Amino acid sequence: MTASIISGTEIARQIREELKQEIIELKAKHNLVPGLATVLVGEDPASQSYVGAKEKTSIELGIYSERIDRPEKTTQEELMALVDRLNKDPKIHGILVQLPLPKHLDETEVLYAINPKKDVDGFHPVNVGKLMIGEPDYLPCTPHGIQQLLIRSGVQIEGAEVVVVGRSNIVGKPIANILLQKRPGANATVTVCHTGTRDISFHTKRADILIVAAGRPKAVTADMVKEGVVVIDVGVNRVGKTAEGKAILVGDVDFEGVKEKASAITPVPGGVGPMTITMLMLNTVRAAKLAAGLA
Ligand code: L34
Repeated sequence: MTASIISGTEIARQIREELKQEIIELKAKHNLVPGLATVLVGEDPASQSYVGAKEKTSIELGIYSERIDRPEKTTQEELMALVDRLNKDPKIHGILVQLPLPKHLDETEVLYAINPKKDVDGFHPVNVGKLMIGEPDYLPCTPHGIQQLLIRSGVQIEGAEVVVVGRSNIVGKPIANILLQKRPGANATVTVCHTGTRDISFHTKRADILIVAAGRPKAVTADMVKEGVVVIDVGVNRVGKTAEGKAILVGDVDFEGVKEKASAITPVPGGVGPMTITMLMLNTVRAAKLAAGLA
């Protein structure tokens, strides 16, 4: 079998089209303009690229966007004061602090300080807890994007054997949580593998849907999957540069090998990445509606 390609670029485009219409209506009917603040501390090139895409997309959709860049040497106090100001700003419905922060900063303290109602990343413990009990206000962007990729490509999730490789707070744990909820587009049997798993292949070979967020190229190879599996590759690894100086990106899955056995697979780039950005826009619209009592 040669896999069909699940295009995140295309599905993200569809969702952005839907959001654009919704934003026009919110403005026309309620004079409501969703507002997003994106905060980047330091100069990590990958983070700059992602935050740049977030800002650009919000402007394209008609979201009010405030981009805040702070130098590497920013102190914890300065960052906390910034979050406090954004918490109080009525034009701002969503606050995104791009991770990872420089090492001298306390990430947890910053994430805890964001008003949960403006936490469009879904990283605040209140929102993590709400997801866990099946009452989410915001689903975290990458896992929500993964769920939408599966739903919109017609993949049967209910009853499926889903195997997740990776247990991070931003991908592995929340995607496992989302897909095990008792609701449409979920209700799967979920297994989570990680660095402490004795035999990863034993689990990955059983997967109908395999979600890989291991953070390492070729973490999953063809011998580790069964014929017909649907593969979602969350990895974005920079493995070098082209002659023109552009970063070469690969996922966590050995795409060339695995695509010969899978029924469907996401590419890198153009898979989960564009969905992460789009779901942030969706959460920002939702935050504006929640603040206005419209959701
Ligand atoms: N607070 N920090 C916070 N929220 C997030 O949701 C993120 N994440 C992760 C890192 N830190 C975060 C992102 O935004 C990962 N991530 C992210 C976002 C976008 C893309 C990849 C990761 C993306 O657009 N990837 C493109 C390639 C972009 C490129 O050329 O560099 C793709 O097609 O995969």
